[in-house]
Amino acid sequence: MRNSLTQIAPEVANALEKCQGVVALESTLISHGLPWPTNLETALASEEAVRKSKAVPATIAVLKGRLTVGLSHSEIEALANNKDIAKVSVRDLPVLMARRADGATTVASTLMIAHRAGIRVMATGGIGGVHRDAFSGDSPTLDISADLPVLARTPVILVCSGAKSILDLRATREWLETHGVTVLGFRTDEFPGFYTTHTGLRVDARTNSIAEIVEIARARWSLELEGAILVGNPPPADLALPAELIETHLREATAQMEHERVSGKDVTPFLLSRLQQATEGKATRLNSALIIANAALAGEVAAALAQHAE
Ligand code: PSU
Ligand code: MN
Repeated sequence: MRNSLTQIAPEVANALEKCQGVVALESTLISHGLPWPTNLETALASEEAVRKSKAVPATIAVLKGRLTVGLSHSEIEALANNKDIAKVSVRDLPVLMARRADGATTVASTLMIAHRAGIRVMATGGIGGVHRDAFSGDSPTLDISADLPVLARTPVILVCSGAKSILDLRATREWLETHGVTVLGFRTDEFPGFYTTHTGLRVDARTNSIAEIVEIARARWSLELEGAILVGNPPPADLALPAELIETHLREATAQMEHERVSGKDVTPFLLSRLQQATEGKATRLNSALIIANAALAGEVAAALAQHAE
């Protein structure tokens, strides 16, 4: 345990001590990304998938102000049931800590907490990124997810299905390049678009092998570069949705969002839930399946990394 503000579950602490594979999992997708009861089922299935891959899952959240690494099943259930829980990015952590409050962590804050705890692999659904209205329109919002700058400074492997097409994917991809994040495609040449496999955007390198991901990570860490390795895992082919369909629903959702003056941290949950409703659950099923698949792949990466531990 680094300090009393961080609480590491005994199983996770033990695995870290023995240099076994550990995978960090975020909790905002439980509280704000998926509807009940899919959120609980997905969180538990993700943990199970990590275990099947021979690694130890560590779902991360803030509980009573403590950065908690490795939630129990009942803690996950409480999170999944609590509609009012705060969505917590890095900037919010000090406030929650001081107030001994609860919160669900985004990719940004989960990455940061995982890294402090000594965890080197994390899984999520999709990362936050540059929003479509960030630099355009009458009044650019400058809405860029804090996930991006944290990825630029945290040396962790993050397995995800790219970024959602609710974002400006091209700008998000460029941002990662500018800031030196290594973007790999697992069995794909394209940066996945969460709902879709094909975005027309390139990854830095395609890899078909877990062993090579581990080698690339070791090489990167040997340079002592700050910043992450992003492993883009395409969504399951049988559940992927046509880009045009997403685009149509997204246009409606964006108009509604402007009408309701949704902004800031509420933007991503709002758009996600609108798409889930509009696709009658198809987006939810896909979202859940890809999160679980990413957890399984991250587990394999973490287990392989542990085998090569010096
Ligand atoms: N991707 C998902 N579901 C989610 C999110 C991403 O499939 O719920 C969450 C993640 O926690 C991510 C956050 O870090 O949305 C980004 O929010 P924002 O755009 O406000 O930074
Ligand atoms: Mn934002």
